Amino acid sequence: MVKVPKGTTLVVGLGVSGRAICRHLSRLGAPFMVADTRAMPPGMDAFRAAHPGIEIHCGPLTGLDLSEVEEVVISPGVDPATPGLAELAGQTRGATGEPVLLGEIALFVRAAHAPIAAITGSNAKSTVTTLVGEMAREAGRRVGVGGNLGTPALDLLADVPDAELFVLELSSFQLETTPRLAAETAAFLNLSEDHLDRHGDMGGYRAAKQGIFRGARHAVVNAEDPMTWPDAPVAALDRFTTRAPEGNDWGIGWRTGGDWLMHGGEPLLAAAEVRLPGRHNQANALAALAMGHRLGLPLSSMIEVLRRFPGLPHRGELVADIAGVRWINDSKGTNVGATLAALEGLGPTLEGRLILLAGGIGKGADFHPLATPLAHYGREAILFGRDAGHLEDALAGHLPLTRVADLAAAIVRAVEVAEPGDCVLLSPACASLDQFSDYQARGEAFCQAVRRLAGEAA
Ligand code: UMA
Ligand code: ADP
Repeated sequence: MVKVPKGTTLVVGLGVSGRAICRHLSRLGAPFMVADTRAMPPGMDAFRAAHPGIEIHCGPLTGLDLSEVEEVVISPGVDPATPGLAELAGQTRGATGEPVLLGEIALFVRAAHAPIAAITGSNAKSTVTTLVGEMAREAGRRVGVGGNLGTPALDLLADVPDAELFVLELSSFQLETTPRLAAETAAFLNLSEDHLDRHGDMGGYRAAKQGIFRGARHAVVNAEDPMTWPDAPVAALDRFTTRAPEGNDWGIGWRTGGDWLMHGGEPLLAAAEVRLPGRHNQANALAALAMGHRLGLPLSSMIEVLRRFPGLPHRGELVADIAGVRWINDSKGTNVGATLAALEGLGPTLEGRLILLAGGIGKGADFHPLATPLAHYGREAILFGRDAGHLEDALAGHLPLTRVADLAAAIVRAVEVAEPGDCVLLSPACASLDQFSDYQARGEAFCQAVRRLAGEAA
């Protein structure tokens, strides 16, 4: 048994978040040690060089004596129910009564001296976070943008020391270990099945995401998705919808010449001027506008960003058009809700049909909602990865299915079946970690293969 000395903080997880927590504690001069449940976590040498003398414990956390630990700060990927940590549930420390077990964002809230705009949801978090960050920049604000997306939140404190605003994308894992976020504005965009392997069921997943509203001064919610509405009252609330706005909602209304993004009765921008494609992205634009409005950003800056922002890589990204077949990389479609949005957004725009490449780790999700849009718009679904069998069970009888070993084989099959006017869509509805290091690596592999095909065709 290794005893964590009295007054020492334990950091759990030697990944992106864990290393940011260590840098933060070093800057504060707080004594800490590190644990990782893997026997040999990668990057140990670099870590030791950056933090000489810091003790690292590898292996089961039950090998640690935490009876005198100051606090335990866990990485988002670490389940608070992990043996060795579960015993800390409900334990508090000091006069503040803060839990002993916390996450990175709890430390961020303690140290941040600028308002926080926080975004959660099953999908569109990164897109809305980037939009709000760009809108603030366009308005001349000094802003730190990160969290689950890109730069870990704690690194923003050092990277943008004079920040006037922080815009954070927060996952259910991060919110679960944040006792009080106290955001100036907090958005809960949508809820569909994801991470059920960690949260147990939709109730547990939603409860974790509700943490976005703890101490919030303003909430932004999806009028069409009551699951996003706060359980406890929030002082001020704005709603967005892709329908005509009711009252002071942010919505889409018909005006001469087409659809407009609206705030109540006020038209803001023609929907066709939003550069991001599809109705789902118009919803994202409205959520960003509602947050920016609360933050006092000028409408002109926000509109400028919506007109020019082309979208993030791996989210509905057109890679190539080869002999009339469009190849689209939506590798960030890691859950059923995202893939559904892609199928319903793209399907009606095609002359031909969709060929869906999907599979990987299904995280316990129900794939049946994909069957109807695929029956409508699909030519074939090509399935690979660990949970291909679950997809096959849900989609059988709705369109032709082919099982292959991996993404490379799926691309070969897609070339065989695609006809001019079709779209080959990588939107896996699954995490990538059975066959790739992350969704970016999966998206890159797809892009490279498609660019090779385009080169051969040229
Ligand atoms: N580890 C353990 N025991 C465990 C699990 C993990 O020791 O049971 C260790 C691993 O061995 C590894 C480290 O913890 O050393 C990894 O920690 P992590 O899984 O928390 O990953 P990080 O590298 O710290 O990245 C995390 C987020 N990852 C997860 O939530 C799984 C990143 O989100 C985030 O960008 C980063 O912190 C900075 O905030 C990624 C993600 O997939 C993009 N998020 C999920 C999503 O978007 O759906 C929630
Ligand atoms: P997140 O950070 O929540 O994963 P992203 O902005 O990275 O969100 O997008 C993730 C996936 O969700 C992409 O596949 C994207 O095409 C899809 N998506 C974007 N907007 C929406 C929306 N409003 N509803 C459902 N899915 C969406």
